[in-house]
Amino acid sequence: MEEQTAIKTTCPYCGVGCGVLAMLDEEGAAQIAGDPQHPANFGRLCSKGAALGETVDLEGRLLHPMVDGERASWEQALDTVAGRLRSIIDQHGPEAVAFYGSGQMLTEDYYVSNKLFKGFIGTPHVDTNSRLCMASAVVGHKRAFGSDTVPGNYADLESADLLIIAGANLAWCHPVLYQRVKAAKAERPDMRVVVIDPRRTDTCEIADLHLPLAPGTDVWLWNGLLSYLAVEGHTDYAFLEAHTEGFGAAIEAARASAPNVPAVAGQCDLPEADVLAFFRWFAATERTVSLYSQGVNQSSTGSDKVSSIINCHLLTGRIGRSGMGPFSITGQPNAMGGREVGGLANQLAAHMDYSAETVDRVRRFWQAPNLVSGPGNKAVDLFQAIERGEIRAVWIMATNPMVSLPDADRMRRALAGCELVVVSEAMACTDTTAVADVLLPAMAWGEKDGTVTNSERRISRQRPFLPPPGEAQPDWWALCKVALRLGFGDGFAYEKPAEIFREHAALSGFENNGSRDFDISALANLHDAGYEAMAPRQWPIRDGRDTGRLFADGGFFTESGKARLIPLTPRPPVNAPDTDYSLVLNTGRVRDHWHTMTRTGKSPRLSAHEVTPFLQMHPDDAARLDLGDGALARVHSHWGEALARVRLDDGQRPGSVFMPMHWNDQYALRGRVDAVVNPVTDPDSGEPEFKHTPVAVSPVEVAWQGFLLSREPLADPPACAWWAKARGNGFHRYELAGTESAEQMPDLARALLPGDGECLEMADPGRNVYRAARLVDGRLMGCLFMGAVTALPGRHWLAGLFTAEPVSTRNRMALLSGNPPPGQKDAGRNVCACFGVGENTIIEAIRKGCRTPEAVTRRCQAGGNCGSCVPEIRDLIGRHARPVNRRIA
Ligand SMILES: Nc1nc2c(c(=O)[nH]1)N[C@H]1C(S)=C(S)[C@@H](COP(=O)(O)OP(=O)(O)OC[C@H]3O[C@@H](n4cnc5c(=O)[nH]c(N)nc54)[C@H](O)[C@@H]3O)O[C@H]1N2
Ligand SMILES: Nc1nc2c(c(=O)[nH]1)N[C@H]1C(S)=C(S)[C@@H](COP(=O)(O)OP(=O)(O)OC[C@H]3O[C@@H](n4cnc5c(=O)[nH]c(N)nc54)[C@H](O)[C@@H]3O)O[C@H]1N2
Ligand code: SF4
Ligand SMILES: [Mo]
Repeated sequence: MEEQTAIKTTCPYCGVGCGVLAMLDEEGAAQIAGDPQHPANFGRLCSKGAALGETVDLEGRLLHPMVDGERASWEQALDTVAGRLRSIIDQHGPEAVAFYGSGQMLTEDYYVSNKLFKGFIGTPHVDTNSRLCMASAVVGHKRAFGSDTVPGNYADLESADLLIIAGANLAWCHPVLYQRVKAAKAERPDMRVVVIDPRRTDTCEIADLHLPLAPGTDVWLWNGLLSYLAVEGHTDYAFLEAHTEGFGAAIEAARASAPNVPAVAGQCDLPEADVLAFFRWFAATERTVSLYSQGVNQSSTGSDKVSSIINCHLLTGRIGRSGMGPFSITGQPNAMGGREVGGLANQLAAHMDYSAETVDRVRRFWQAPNLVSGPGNKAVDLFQAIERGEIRAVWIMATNPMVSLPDADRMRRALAGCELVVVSEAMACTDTTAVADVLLPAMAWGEKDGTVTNSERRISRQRPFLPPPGEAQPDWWALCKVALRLGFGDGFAYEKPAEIFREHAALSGFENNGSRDFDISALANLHDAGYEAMAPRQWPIRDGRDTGRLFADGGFFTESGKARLIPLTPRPPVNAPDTDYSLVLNTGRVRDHWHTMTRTGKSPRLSAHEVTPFLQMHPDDAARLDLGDGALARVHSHWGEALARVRLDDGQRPGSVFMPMHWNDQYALRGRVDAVVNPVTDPDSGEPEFKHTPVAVSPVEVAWQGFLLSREPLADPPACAWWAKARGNGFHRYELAGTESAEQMPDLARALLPGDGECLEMADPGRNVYRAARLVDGRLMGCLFMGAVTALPGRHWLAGLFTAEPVSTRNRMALLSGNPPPGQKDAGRNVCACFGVGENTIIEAIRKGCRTPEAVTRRCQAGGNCGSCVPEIRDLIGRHARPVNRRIA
């Protein structure tokens, strides 16, 4: 792409924060490429970033405000929001009002929302989906450093000699960073990687050691490491004396709970030799980085897990220098920015908590008439307060909590009973917009303008390259217009994001004098053109001082200036499995979907990798429950239930099952895993225990499974016992299951394949098989296959018939078999999203002698762009490569 004409912006997905070059081609289609100059990605993009162009069309967008289900003008909608807020505040006080935001808001939107609700409306109940994500890391940082500081840089991951990846599936969730690590390891094969995760994930591809610990036992492991380091003489006393406090108590607590390798191995259910190898490697490797994500944070002991990791780095003085340190990786594109403005309920603003002094300072800076004086409800508490009727109005922005909160059915009932629900959204139909009273259309990525901060504290610009559609407005704009109507116009007279950014930068430096880590005061006087042109920059950004590496020479933000080691007593997860709910449900992400799928669900490329909600199980557990691969299963807990197809995987720990978080009411029947997840939270951080819910799994009795591929989407969800839908190229795919008998199948087929034209049919009632297809003028309009799971054909050859039209006579004859006629190939399940290469194509390359992913790439392109599918290609090589028969000369 021509760099001169492209707009430089930032990817709206994960916390890696890759730079993107975006432009519109002559047909008006978005062209996307990695920005070679951006220091996060140097030109790379993962499958999600590369497919951004497929997600920016207007289908499904919320294009105008809605009030009580009716289309409204902005005037009406803003008047309604302000009027109803005012009357609730007058009757019940400001604390009856709440704001629930998101790490996908821009810093400018976030800043304005925090200021409006905490400073002017006067409610402390301002929290964000970062509570579900980063809150435990924040607690761990503050306990240790006195500030919420991520001290490291991405380059440290590349220069480390030992990289520990704890509770993170980097290969899928931070793919570009994973590729950077992988390249570094290829260059320096001595670099070691340890993965700590109960599941064997694709990230294990680069692991020298995988520790599949029992879920929730991380603190035992790291406490064990701390006591090992102390006993074996790896304590850096000079650093400890000069820069830390509390190490005696921390070591004592570690030794009491995890005294030796056998004890740790027993608690964590790991081989002793592996635990010892991990401890020895850590002990012996100065340049060690410990990177962690949701397997650590999303736990009832998440804060302690974080502290247990940081303790080991402090004991060995491995922090503040290149190639070492604890590294909390953020999930969302602006999780970091949200923390900077103070978007969490227990923070005030600009990395300031609630003390008399900071409250006074922020009041003066904002000239805030109603500044709150203490923390408010954290996300789960906030929705429970809505349920109790204490909170009567909530404004939700850029998050879909009816899918993403634990105990989600109960949260939905709570929200349905709430007096005023305002939702600022980019999409019209989500599980959350379904319960809103007022919908405000937001500008989305490609349209909106502002800044985000990535995992290494780098502030980058998101710049618009598309015109705003319909009546969509920036989120900050809607907040300011409501502020104006509430009588707070003076504090919210912003006309552009640059003005907000300058104020935010000024607050970060206001009476700071080096007392707070977050300081970007050098940008407080940035003129508009400077803001427009701002290159990606890491904070702190202070005037006149080179801040260099954080914590390079101690300089922690506690009162004493010393970092604190925390004594930790490990606790098991709150809810233990019992005879009724004997399996542990773990939840998380898949490679090509983003959260609740509102954007990635639009992309055929991204929807092809994982098509339905699935329940990953160890084959032994599945056999015990009489569940085969592909069977439809019900997962249920004390809190609720979900449906998913079983996937057998021996990388899954026996006793644990895994289900992705993405599916929701728009994409599947009862696919919301959070309906099942317990609402347990960490007592210190309030972060939910998303990775540990005791569940039972049982087969769902259905007479058939099947699928429908249809050129047009169905007007209503299929009337079947179960369905999931996905976007294809030129068609809509529905995976189905039902209870209909062979006699009832033709009726169902008529409902699922409506319209005129020619109908092909095939029935084998004895085997409960029924197949039908409908064609109009030789074009395939849809096809339906029903039968036993094992009797269903692959979908890929059939899918291709929607783009190759009209259907040829040979293909037509083969249609109801579901398999290509002789001589044609079925590419199989999509593995490489970038080049659309199917599993069968890759297997064929392997059978023809490709024995490395590189060789596969050379033959069929798969894996040659973002590299996210390389672990899967390697797995296919392992399964399909036959030893080459050498003829003995
Ligand atoms: N493709 C994709 N990428 C994303 C996102 C997405 O939706 N899709 N979302 C982004 C966001 S917001 C976030 S927060 C990040 C999350 O990124 P990650 O944290 O890497 O992703 P998860 O899949 O939630 O969970 C990570 C791993 O924790 C493991 N785990 C479960 N229990 C335990 C435990 O007790 N101990 C340990 N050590 N590990 C455990 C799980 O098996 C899982 O493999 O991803 C970001 N990137
Ligand atoms: N079971 C389980 N649940 C989880 C997790 C887990 O691992 N397991 N992870 C948790 C974590 S870490 C996270 S971060 C959350 C994420 O969960 P959510 O935040 O609920 O998920 P998203 O789908 O990202 O929601 C973002 C919404 O904002 C909309 N949107 C996009 N752009 C804009 C914009 O510019 N303005 C506005 N106003 N709206 C916009 C999107 O259409 C979408 O509906 O899920 C949490 N829930
Ligand atoms: S790794 Fe992928 S999803 Fe994350 S910022 Fe980069 S391109 Fe976007
Ligand atoms: Mo997240």
